[in-house]
Amino acid sequence: MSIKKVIQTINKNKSFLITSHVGLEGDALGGALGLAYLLKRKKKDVVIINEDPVPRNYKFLDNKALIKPLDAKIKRPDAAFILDCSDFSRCGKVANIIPKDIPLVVIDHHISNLKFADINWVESKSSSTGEMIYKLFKKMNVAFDRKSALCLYTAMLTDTGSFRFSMTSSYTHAAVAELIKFNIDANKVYQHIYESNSYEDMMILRKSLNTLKVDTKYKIAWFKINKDIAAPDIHSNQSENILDFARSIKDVEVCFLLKSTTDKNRARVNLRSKGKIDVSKIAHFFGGGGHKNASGCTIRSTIGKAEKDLLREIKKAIKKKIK
Ligand SMILES: [Mn+2]
Repeated sequence: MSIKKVIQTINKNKSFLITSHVGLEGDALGGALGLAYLLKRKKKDVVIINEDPVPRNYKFLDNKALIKPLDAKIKRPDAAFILDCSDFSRCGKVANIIPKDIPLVVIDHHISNLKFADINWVESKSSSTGEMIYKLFKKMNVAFDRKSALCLYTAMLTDTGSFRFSMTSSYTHAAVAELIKFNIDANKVYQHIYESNSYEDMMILRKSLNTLKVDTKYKIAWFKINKDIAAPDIHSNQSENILDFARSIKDVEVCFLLKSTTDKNRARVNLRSKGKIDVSKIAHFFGGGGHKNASGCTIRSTIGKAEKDLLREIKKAIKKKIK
């Protein structure tokens, strides 16, 4: 069991670097903070470094003593943790600051994980990285406090789409039932994350909704967001908001969001499935990865060509499964 190896690595070493993926969101940030609080309780030195700063709607979790910028001067760590990343490149520029000769530990729940580290603890049935860190607290007999409960609660809340995606299990709910006792105001957390949109966000949403297309024959719905709508990109929370509208359409099986990037020959894609189609396979075809019901990739072509290529691959997958 790799969780044992994770615990051994924690016990054997003194100082740790924790990182996660670009496009930082609730699970990546909440999981990293949860692990950092666990390590602190074990009297270890720990620093969290991500390529992206803490997103605006997750500022309520921020901890400046633990989270340092990419260019911070840090002591050489004994070991590094990479959370919520299916492959090494997902941690972006942080890959350059991790010493090559220290143990690398992956903690992740993506089915597409490439197991690229020295120790790979991958549980694709876990709802979130946060849920795995919760499990680590239990295994190591470390007590929760308000801070650790709040970040793990947030991680589980966001990666389960507020406890509705298919990996939400009785274990997830039991974990949340325990964490919420630490004076966590579910309504307040929800407001921070999902009800703090700016007027500008709403204008982007309005324009994005205008791009909605639906293929009723193949049960696909999608949005195409070029740089006229949002330049160069929209934040991950906004992507979720928009995708939720496509998901909510009756009978739609697969939906996706196509976004332009600063490079006109690169388009970013977020894919979602209601369960019948494994969209991680479609993302994988284009060099990406993720989960059965939620995945992403970057397609190296113009946004128009990416749209055509994606539709072709999705239709192939739907023909096989449903037709
Ligand atoms: Mn995750």
